Amino acid sequence: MIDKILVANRGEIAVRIIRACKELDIETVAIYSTVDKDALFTQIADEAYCIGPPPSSKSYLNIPAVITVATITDCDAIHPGYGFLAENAKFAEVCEQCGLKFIGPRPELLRLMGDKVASRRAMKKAGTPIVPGSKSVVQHLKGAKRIAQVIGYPVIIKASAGGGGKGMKVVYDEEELEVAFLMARSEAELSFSSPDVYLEKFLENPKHIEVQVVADEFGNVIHLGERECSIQRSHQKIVEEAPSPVIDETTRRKMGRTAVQAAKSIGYTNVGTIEFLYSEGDFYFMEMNTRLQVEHPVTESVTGFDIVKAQIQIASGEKMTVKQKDIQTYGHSIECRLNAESPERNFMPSPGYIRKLVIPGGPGVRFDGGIYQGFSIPPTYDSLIGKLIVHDFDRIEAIQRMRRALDEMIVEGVDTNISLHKKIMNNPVFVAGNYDTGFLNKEIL
Ligand code: MV4
Repeated sequence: MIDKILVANRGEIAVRIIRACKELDIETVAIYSTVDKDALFTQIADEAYCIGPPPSSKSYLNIPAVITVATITDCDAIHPGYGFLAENAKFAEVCEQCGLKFIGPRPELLRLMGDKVASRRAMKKAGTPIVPGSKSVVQHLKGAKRIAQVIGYPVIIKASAGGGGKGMKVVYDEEELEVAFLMARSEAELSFSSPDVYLEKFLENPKHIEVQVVADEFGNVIHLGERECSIQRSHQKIVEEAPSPVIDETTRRKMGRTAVQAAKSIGYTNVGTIEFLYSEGDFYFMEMNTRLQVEHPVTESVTGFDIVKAQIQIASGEKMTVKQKDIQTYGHSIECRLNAESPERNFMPSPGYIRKLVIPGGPGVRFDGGIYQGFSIPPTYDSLIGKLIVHDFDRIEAIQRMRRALDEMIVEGVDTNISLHKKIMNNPVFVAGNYDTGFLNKEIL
């Protein structure tokens, strides 16, 4: 039984988790850094404790401080949200050792999925299609050359400890390989403290489509369909939708079944996301995210399934009674991520005092945010201030509903990317639905 949860996060996702806890009659403990003292999440939690100064390394990433608060306040579990400690295997282990349930998969699974070479191998073994490429870490230029020759150029070099796009190098011919290989290794070492890299065939402008999975601790695994996440800027998703406007029912079934089979085969528990690259009708495993994701609300909207409540119930040891056949999707959902940043100034962060805030409402509109009028957005963390999510009968109506909601939204005092979202919602390629990861650069920026 879980009666009290420490929420080891901040901002909109801390608010989202606290809301789920309240609906489950679970007490909540918030932790915050000095600049988050007046943030929404600290106010709606039952208890809130300052754990350190603004730099995350001294507050939200400070494992001893987090564990200490959870222990002293008599919490049963810790919800890590996304980012910060959410995919930190060491942290999950420490939680276990301290008698605190980590709300997420077991540490070994966090470790496996954090190692991209190992996760590719595990997925291949599970029968999941992977992008043609190296089977293990590529240590030497000679090995890289050989693999590139076999799979054919262009190839992409990725850091095994990486993910999310950092330190990748695309190579178009053998002449470029040596410099790219050495740079990829040194960047990997600098960013991730490991020089290990691997190679994949480079797919030109693929789509990013991911499948949400839910797994209890008794071996029951279901999927909640896919999300289309191809609208990204510098590897940050901007707009997500469910279902994907491009894949047909056959591909959707196949992707869902593949994701469930993969999760079963590795003994996955709690909620997770399998990310696929989709190109020319085929999909390939890219990485698995072992956490709740920012864009989970579009899936909740079309399925009516509360992903955060499920995380907590699964962590409490409850059996999942919902079966795959009980999952249906209804209508269409779109999410726009609202960032405090200036699209006119190369997306420079725009922290500061929110003088005026009007949050849209009405039929089919959901706002997941961490802000209120009179709050000051600190400059310390990422610029996500909230998410506007709409749901309607079909995609065209959902787009029109999002346009309406964006028109209603007022944020004064800081710059936001609302103008960018309005451009996207009115772009003919977006409206047609057949866009890929090159969309934002090609069509909008
Ligand atoms: C790729 C790729 C093309 N081919 N891998 C970017 C994030 C990281 N997780 C993997 N990424 C990519 N991997 C192969 N073999 C293109 C990307 C990529 C991308 C992927 C998803 C969404 C946006 C992207 C933007 C640029 C590159």
